[in-house]
Amino acid sequence: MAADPSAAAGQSSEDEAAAFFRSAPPLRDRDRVAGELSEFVTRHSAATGRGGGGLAGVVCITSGGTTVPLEQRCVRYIDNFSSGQRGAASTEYFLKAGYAVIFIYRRGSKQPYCRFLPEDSFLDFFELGEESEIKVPDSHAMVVKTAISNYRKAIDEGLLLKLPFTTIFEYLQLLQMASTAMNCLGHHGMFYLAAAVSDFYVPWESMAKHKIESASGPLNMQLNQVPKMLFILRKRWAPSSFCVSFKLETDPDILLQKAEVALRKYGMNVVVANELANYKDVVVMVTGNGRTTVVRRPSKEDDVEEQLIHLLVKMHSEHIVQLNQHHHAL
Ligand code: 9Z3
Repeated sequence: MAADPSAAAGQSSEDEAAAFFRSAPPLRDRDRVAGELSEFVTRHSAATGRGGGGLAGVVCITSGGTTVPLEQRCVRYIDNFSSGQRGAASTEYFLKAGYAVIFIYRRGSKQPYCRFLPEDSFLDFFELGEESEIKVPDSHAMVVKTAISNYRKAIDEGLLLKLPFTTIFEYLQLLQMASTAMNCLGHHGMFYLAAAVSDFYVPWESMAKHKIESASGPLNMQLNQVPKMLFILRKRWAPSSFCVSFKLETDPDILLQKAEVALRKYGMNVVVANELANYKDVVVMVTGNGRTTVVRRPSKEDDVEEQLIHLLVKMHSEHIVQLNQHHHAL
């Protein structure tokens, strides 16, 4: 029998992924998270699609960088560049577009509706009044009021589920749980994978248990490759979902080509390419047949995410209509 090399590659990714999850330390609050995910998705699945109650869809947004611990009792770790700004901003725009959002974010990274808070201290935003009551200075009152009311609305209407991670182990377990929970949404489910995910890691079982000694001279360390989970998300966890992933490069000459490879190899619907030097100002959406759409931030007061989410929401709804027509024609 002739071997199909792509099937073999797929099988080896699946084996690697299974080995990764077997050896990863299990999430501490796994059962609670699973319960929250299942409740969130079930509640919203009735409101999407056939005769739905007007919900545009459910999107899982990942945000912030993953850490790679070097010791089981972790003192040192490798980190990935990401502030969480893109994921936090995108969450706001997806909520505005009528989506329910599962926000999987790095602990301590930027949060939706809080992006305007000053870097150094949010205490700069408040003042003490005569009676020691806390006041917001008039200059900031509007932004703070809008942020509070938008945030409260999202939470009170049950449209935002926030799940934190720190390590690559936690991140990939959360992504697996969210995507298998979202599978029942079919093409109404969307993934928007903006988190900066480490490509290399130290397997848990080969990791030093205690803080690595410095007395023994230079440190040599081999890092394994993180299994390609996008492939498995697409193939197993949520095969009918609409998948948007990001590609970050520092070298503009290879960026688009890398994005196209990712689009094809992992069967993404869109790969958003961005370059470290200007990622806040311009992104390029790469879609099927090598089509590219450049999205630019109109001014320093605007977010590039506003237009990006607008275009993605449009693509997602066209995708749903197309699949429904196809379904009816059969
Ligand atoms: C991105 O490219 C994001 O746009 C940024 C956002 C991380 C640049 P910030 O959080 O930055 O607003 O400060 N994310 C994806 C990065 C990544 O790791 N992609 C993988 C790759 O390029 C594929 S999943 O190989």
